[in-house]
Amino acid sequence: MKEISDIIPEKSIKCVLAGAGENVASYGFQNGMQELDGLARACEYEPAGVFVQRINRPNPATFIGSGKVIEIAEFIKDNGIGTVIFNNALSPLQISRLSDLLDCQVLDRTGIILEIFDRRAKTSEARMQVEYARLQYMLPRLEGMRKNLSRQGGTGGSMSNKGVGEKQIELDKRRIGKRMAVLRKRLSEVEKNRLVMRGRRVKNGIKTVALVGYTNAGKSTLLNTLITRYGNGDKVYAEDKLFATLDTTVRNLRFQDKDDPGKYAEVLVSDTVGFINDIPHDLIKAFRSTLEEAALADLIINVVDASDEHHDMHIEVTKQTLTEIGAGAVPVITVMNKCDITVLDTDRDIVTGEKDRTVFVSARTGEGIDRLTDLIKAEVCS
Ligand SMILES: Nc1nc2c(ncn2[C@@H]2O[C@H](COP(=O)(O)OP(=O)(O)OP(=O)(O)O)[C@@H](O)[C@H]2O)c(=O)[nH]1
Ligand SMILES: [Mg+2]
Repeated sequence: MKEISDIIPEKSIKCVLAGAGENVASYGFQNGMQELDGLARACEYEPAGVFVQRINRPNPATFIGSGKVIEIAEFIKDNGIGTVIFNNALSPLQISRLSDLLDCQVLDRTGIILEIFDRRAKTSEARMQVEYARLQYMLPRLEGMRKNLSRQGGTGGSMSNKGVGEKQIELDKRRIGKRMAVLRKRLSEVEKNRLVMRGRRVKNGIKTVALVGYTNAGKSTLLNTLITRYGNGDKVYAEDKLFATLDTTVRNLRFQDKDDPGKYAEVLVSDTVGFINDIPHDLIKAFRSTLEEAALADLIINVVDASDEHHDMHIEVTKQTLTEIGAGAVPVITVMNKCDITVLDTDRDIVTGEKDRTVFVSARTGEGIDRLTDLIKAEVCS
């Protein structure tokens, strides 16, 4: 029997990036395209060309204008490219029309993020969450995806017979619906388990700290630095690519009492999936129970890549996402990371209120980690 994953087409390595908007010279648009490049590379695509178009209103059928479609079609034909990735959110109809006209696989921003998540998720919970989000995304797009598949000589070849194709799509829809119901049930069981564990932690009085922040900010590296100093568990995976972490890791840290070395305070620190601008809503919904760890933490550490020129936007996106997952009321320490490679207007820690602190650190060199630790202790160990 054909698996649901078979409906997702195979991809080639080289790709083209495309984006359209009213103000293509704006900071936001440029940054979005730069991020799309990072997302494509995180999925092992190699962008071979970038196409940008200024539009007042998206074309309902193709998002970009017909001239641009022809331009891209020629480029990908000449260069043997099999995938075009759009930075815009495309409707199911637009994906279907564009994959017809361009005769290649078409992904939008949500599609590429889902691809990365699918490749990276390892624990059974994360795998189920990603599968759920993917199925939800696929449901209205089955037609376009079947076309992609049939174009590549896959099992969707029967699309030449329209009636059979439509019937097949109906069957796929039903099968996907059933699978989603199974996943919902299993995920709610995992969530119950999580609640039991959480209850135990609360009973034992162990405080929890959640590392959150924009993807690639250095959350996992910071956790590793803290593990080296105060923990004894295995290091976590950290790498210079978007969404290196997808599965939540929790590590136990022990802070020794300055006056009495025999005494120590214990905290649990969690590292989880990072945030990004325009993160697909379905993905946040699918990962809600994982992200809720942050909402229930005693302290949130918002890790920011201070060396990134867009760090203000990153802080804003993180704040918004935290509010969306119900973590708006948890105390936050903002950690401006990567200070070793940053020239900032200020390199002094900022305290603007009881619950609003910013610390400048380098998870790589260890600079500022003592000050951060003191703040963590003051917040959760008193
Ligand atoms: N120069 C410098 N690089 C750092 C520092 N902290 C992290 N990095 C680098 O930044 C990259 C991303 O680090 P990660 O720790 O994987 O970032 P993350 O926030 O966990 O990212 P995701 O899991 O992908 O969301 C890696 O190449 C790190 O070596 C730092 O203090 N200074
Ligand atoms: Mg990470």
